[in-house]
Amino acid sequence: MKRVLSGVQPTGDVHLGNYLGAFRGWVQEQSNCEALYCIVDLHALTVDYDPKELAERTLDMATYLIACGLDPQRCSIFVQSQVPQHTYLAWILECNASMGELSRMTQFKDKGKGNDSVKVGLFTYPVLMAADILIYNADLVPVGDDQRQHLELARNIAMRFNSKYGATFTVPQAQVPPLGARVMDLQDPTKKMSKSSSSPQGIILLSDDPATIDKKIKRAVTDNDSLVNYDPEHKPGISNLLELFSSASGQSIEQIQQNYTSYGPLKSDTAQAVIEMIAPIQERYNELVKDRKSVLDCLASGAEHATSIAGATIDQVASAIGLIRPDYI
Ligand code: ATP
Ligand code: LTN
Repeated sequence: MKRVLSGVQPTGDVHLGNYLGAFRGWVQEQSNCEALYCIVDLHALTVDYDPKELAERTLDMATYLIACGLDPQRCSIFVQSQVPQHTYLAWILECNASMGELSRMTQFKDKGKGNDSVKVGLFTYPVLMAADILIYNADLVPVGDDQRQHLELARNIAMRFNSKYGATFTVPQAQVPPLGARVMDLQDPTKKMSKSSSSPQGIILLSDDPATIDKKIKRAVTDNDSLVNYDPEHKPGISNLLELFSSASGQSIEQIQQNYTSYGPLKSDTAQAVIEMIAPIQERYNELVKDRKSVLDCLASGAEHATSIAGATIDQVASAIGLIRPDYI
């Protein structure tokens, strides 16, 4: 059985991009594979944050993951900082990664390059992400399109390590969904929908009520030729809505294009489809927040299982690179 690993930062508000680009695929994979899903709180330390909020946000993210359909009986949900082997391996991998390849990471270039006060952790972030993946010898990593470059780095580090120290890591593969891999901002459809978006109107949160979702989709930026055509390059706004509608309803983009001749009805029905897709998630979330202790317990058993795999990998890696172990003689 293949092993799947993915991660999400506990940065609070979960949006439609996270759900369609990542979590929905995670839910599917828990039935086909041995699945581990990690809330990467150590990654969240790379930018300014409020310590009073981090733990709350971490528990909230776990609650959302379960509400989205992850079943703690079928997969392991855990918190990165509760499995210290991730940072142990990250150090070893940093000693096998170059400044040049990390300097080419577009996320670092966008968020930090040229700024002297940017944290070292933001620069080395992709290596910690590689450790998150390689420590479980994951075969598949379901992520949104924005993570492809980080995955490529993890693969390169794994191959380099294997050729230097002998076969140790599985070389992982990114799994990007065919639809919804890049949900765009409703106010600026040339940018991905993101928590850090400049306008809250551009992002749909899983916590938004139906009236808010309806309003945001009806106000989505489109163009003025009124043609319902899928053309991401020339018509990014309308193409984004077509993808959203298709992802939420299961209808193909061709089918939707044939059924609509103007933007108004397309926007109303897209909003309706998104509202219906999110409603059961909100219902489960509202139930789960009443019993946060059970969510915390799921995280503890997830961490226990993850630690047993991670510990075995560290033993193997340590011996391969010449660190002395208690059973050396
Ligand atoms: P943001 O840019 O919103 O801060 P992020 O990329 O830091 O988000 P995480 O919360 O760490 O997001 O990401 C969790 C998952 O959601 C990742 O697999 C990421 O690829 C996916 N994802 C994030 N935004 C989008 C989007 N707009 N479209 C599709 N997938 C996305
Ligand atoms: N970098 C990712 C989050 C992340 C991740 C991972 C994803 C950290 N470790 C391991 C997949 C596998 C992001 O910002 N979305």
